[in-house]
Amino acid sequence: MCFKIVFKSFNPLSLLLCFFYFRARPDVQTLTSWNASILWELMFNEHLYDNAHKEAKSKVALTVFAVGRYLEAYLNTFLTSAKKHFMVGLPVTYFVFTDLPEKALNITVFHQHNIKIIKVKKYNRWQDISMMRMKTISEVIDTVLQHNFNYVFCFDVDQIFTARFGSEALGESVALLHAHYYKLPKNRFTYDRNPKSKACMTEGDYYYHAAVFGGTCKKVKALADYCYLNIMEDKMNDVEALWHDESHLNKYFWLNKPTKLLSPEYCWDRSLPKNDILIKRLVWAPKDYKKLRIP
Ligand code: 2GW
Ligand code: MN
Repeated sequence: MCFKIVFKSFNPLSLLLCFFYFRARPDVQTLTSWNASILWELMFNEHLYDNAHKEAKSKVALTVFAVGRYLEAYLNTFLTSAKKHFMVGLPVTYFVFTDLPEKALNITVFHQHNIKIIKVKKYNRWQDISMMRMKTISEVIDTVLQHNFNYVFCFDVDQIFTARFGSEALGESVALLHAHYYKLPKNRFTYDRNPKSKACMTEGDYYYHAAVFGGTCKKVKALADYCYLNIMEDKMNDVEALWHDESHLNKYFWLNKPTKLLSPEYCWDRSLPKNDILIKRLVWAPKDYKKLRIP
């Protein structure tokens, strides 16, 4: 398996990856059947990635939505922790989407880094707050990001960075393995199985988590457009996918294979047993559903 990578792209980076593949993580899957790497701790040399991206002058945009109660509940911790751990050493611009721009400014004013606040409407249903992010992401890539950034990463706000989430995660089309499903057999994956929904799928590769995805502007726009169009088609047919935007994202990545996968080390739920997780780079923030979900 490994020799295949070396022959396909013979460069020091793949040799190094190959070396670590045998040495470092024999306990986990580090390559997909379509030869995309799955990133785990010990598999890569962070300095090589950082130097390559500094040389290439890679610029990164991060998008995050903090609508309604999620603004005060999560945004400050998200940004404070991102500043410490997300793509440190590369130019990063944060795009915060909120229905409460003045309140957001009170929070972001204490942060030194580059933050843009963009007002969005608050949908009444939380499912729409979540799903319609795809529409906004597509629009902002079109109008702003594609002209100024090489990569865009999109995050749920209810998460906290706890260790390096660095340039090794950059790639053309990047998906994240969901912490709850990466060890389960495929028949347990919670894909949408309703033939009436555009998100319906009967087979797949992995169960991806919509809390983190990224890639080049072009690829992320393609993903967002695909999800948004299918979400709207479902609405016309009066149906909603089981896990909303996440179901559509899983369908997209089944039909359009990601070029890089992030292990659950990149988005961990601390209530799970650690097993093969050597480092927690980003963790789920505690949720108080009673406070957050009831209007
Ligand atoms: C969402 C659900 C219930 C009540 C409120 C909200 C809500 C979400 C909100 O009031 N304001 C808001 O800004 N959001 C944004 O949507 C915020 O960025 C949040 O992180 C994101 C997704 O909602 P979340 O984090 O509560 O949903 P999870 O953690 O169950 O997320 C997974 O499933 C979702 C679909 O149901 C999405 O696919 C999400 O990307 C997944 O991680
Ligand atoms: Mn979330």
